[in-house]
Amino acid sequence: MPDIDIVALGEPLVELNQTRAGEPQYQQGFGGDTSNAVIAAARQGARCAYLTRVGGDSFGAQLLELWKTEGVDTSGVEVDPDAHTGLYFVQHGPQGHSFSYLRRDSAASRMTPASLKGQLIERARYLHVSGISLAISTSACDTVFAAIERAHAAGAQVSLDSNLRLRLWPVDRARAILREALRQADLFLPSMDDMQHLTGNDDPERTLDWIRDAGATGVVVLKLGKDGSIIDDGHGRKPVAALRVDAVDATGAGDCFAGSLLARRCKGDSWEDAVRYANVAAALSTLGYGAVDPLPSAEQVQAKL
Ligand code: KDG
Repeated sequence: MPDIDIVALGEPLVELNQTRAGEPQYQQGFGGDTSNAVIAAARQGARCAYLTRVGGDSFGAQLLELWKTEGVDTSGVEVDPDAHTGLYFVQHGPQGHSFSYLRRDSAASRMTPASLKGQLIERARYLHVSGISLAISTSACDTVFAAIERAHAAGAQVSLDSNLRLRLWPVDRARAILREALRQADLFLPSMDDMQHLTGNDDPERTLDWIRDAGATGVVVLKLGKDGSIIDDGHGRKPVAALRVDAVDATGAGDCFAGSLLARRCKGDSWEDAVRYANVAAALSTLGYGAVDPLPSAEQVQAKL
């Protein structure tokens, strides 16, 4: 029996988030899509672990402290004394938020399949990975595919968030690798924005057709931002409405969606209930600045539901 609900694999980052558009004031927090997702899941009561590498610097130590505080198992985190922890800035403008990164050659980008020590993957119900985990380096990409193979061999389900970052890899490589990864995933969580870059079309139905033609056999939940999500379980498609809020910062909202959805599936929710819950959690996560601080607790989500 699995004794971990979700193990995520990817790159954590230290975040410097602009507190007022146009002004040089930044609040320090934490980010990294898969780390955000696993913290969101832990806040919903899931048993979580994280697989990554951090630098032997104070940012790495702060991240380890963060996961400990959030109840995320860090036994699979390696500390690399010769590399730095990645960092990113979030700036806000009329088009929403934009990111600037200092992450090349970071500790996480140096991960290899040999970094997957211990049995965390074998002990989990879900392995959660993302387009960013696949994009940060070729050795990280190999590590994700090795982790997927181990998860499937142990009977765990694989969840994949598209999280396309075109500053990390060219679109043709992103399309080819994500195609292969979505074929292997049991749950694929693309955003409409990401899919528009990959497929060139902006129609949700045609996008879901493209994903099925690409070989997806599992459940697909297409995220439409403020328009909610569509669940495609391979037999039919069902839209689920979003909660309308006055968002101040959408950084990490998709990660909150992924973590909350997985946490609720592990608690036995149907797909529709889990997606409705995740839509509310994601909306609540946009009410404050930063990827991690505003991630809601289970009580906050339940109150809103
Ligand atoms: O989804 C939010 C993430 O994008 C943010 O925390 C930074 O992980 C990050 C990235 O690589 O963009």
